[in-house]
Amino acid sequence: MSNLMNLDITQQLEELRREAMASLASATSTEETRAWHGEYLSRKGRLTGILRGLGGVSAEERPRIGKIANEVKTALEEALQARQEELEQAELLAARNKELVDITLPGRPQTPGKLHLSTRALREIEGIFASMGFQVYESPDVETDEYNFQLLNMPEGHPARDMWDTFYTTTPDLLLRTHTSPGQVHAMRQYAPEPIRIVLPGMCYRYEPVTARSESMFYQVEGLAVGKNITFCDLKGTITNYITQMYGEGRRMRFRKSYFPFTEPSVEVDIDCVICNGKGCTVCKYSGWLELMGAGMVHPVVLQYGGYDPTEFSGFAFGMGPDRTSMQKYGIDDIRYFFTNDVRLTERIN
Ligand code: FA5
Repeated sequence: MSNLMNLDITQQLEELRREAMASLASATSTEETRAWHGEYLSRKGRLTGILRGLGGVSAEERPRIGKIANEVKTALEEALQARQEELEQAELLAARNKELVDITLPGRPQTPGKLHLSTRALREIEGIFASMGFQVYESPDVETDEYNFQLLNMPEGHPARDMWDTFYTTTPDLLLRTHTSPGQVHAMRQYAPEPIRIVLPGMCYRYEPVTARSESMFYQVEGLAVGKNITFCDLKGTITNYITQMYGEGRRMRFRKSYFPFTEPSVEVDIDCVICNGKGCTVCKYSGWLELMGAGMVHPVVLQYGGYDPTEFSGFAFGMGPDRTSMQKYGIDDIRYFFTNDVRLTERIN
């Protein structure tokens, strides 16, 4: 009776192996293999079901049948793993094929990005001054009253402070720089008594109504040269060279007298209008001239504050607003476009 039962279990195991293998071979997806595992190998599966019958097998026969059962189990597990890998690969390939692009289709044109007009103008200006031996010097956007005004020859209560409407912070004496000129004093104090030739690009802030021509934040580029025997001729020569490189040969230019507390004498530099060549148009407001920058010889008091002896040293400085000059150059009628992120602004330049 017992032998008959053993034979029966061995046959059942063999039968199960055959059936399970055939069923696995016909599985067409990993989902089906999971169902297959449930049917044959899980705790409630058919293999466990057969092994439950081992209880009736004699103690001598049990190891032999147990060995067969283990072999069947291992064989089925290995076959399952192999089949699953096979099907996973096939499914991956199918998914990839589904997403395949038609490489014969014409590509979408890619428009390469362009630098913002302000960045471009700053780099152009820096490049021109670099060719004349100027280095780039950067100074902070948040300044003290001392650097923005006092050390530029504007003590407290000086009426010239009104030329710059200022954003003050809640910390006393701390403000947003109204111009890049405080950088002059930072540089002088760092380098005195060595000679200096620098340009200082940076953002400036003014508490002004925003209009087509005026922003409350805008770029400036300051220039400063300090050394022995620097004269107004050097200032004129340097600026003339800059204008020639920036706007081309043959531009007319003029130096008008002006006033800045930190330069003496002071001038405004104009060029003939790049749009109408001096004939008069809306951009130059029919004057024929475009204002380029303020400039002058560094005031002796400022030199002294910077650490230079004004009887030995002299220098010139200038300050320009590249956003306004880009507006003139590219015919942009509103400075607010510089902050709107409208790519059409950069489309104006090639
Ligand atoms: C100054 O700020 C002086 N620090 C320049 C200077 C430096 C003179 C060194 C002498 C020696 P001004 O306030 O004129 O000067 O400003 C210089 C330039 O900044 C202007 O010509 C203009 O191009 C630009 N600018 C001034 N205000 C604005 C504004 N609200 N929006 C856009 N650009 C402005």
